[in-house]
Amino acid sequence: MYALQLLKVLVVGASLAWATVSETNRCETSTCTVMACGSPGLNGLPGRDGKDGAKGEKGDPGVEVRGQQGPPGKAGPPGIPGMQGTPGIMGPSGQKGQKGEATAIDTIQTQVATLEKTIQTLQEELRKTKTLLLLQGAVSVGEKIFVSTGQQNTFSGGRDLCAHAGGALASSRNAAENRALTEIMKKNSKHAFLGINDIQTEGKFVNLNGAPVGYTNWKQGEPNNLNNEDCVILLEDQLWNDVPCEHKSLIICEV
Ligand SMILES: [Ca+2]
Ligand SMILES: [Ca+2]
Repeated sequence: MYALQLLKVLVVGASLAWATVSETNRCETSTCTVMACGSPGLNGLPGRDGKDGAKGEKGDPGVEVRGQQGPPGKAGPPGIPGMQGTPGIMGPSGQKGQKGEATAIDTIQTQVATLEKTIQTLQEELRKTKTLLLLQGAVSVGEKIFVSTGQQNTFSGGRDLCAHAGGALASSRNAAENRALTEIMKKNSKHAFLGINDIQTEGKFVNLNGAPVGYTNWKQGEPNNLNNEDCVILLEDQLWNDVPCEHKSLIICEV
């Protein structure tokens, strides 16, 4: 028995020795080179900080390359509408203004009164002038006043004379005017030109403004256009006769 136990001890010891040798061999073929493999040691304390290194040389300034501006970005989303403010407090009422309409009416009434006074003055002056003209041989018919200087002239000369005076060579628009012109003619004992002619179109008598003649009082057999007669004179019996425009006759103007 004792021998048997001794044998077991030897076997176990041999096994342990063999295991130790095998472990040593595995380390030598892998990472362990000098130290025998065993349990890893604890980390040592960190070493002291090293000294600062020498100052480096200054680098070359780089060339700045600026890129082109990119396209504008997309519009952002609309903002949130602001909140409506609270209404302000109404201020005190202002002073009551003047009555505009009443002032305007007063001004207009004043202007009208001034105009009425001016019209009255003009009417009085017109009445005096008209009286003076009538005393000098003028004849009033309706709104017209016929007046003559007693001078004779051609048709164109008389037309220009009356126009220069602010009137027109007289013409008969109706029987009353024709009688009034005849009255002036008799006072001057001269045939008078009428402000009508057929210079533009033979046989078509027109007023100075070009309008066709409405009222006429031709002597029998007239107008005969004898030797190209394009102007008209008033005879003593209120009748008309066409005569050459170059003849000189009494000039009566109407205003
Ligand atoms: Ca004629
Ligand atoms: Ca004639």
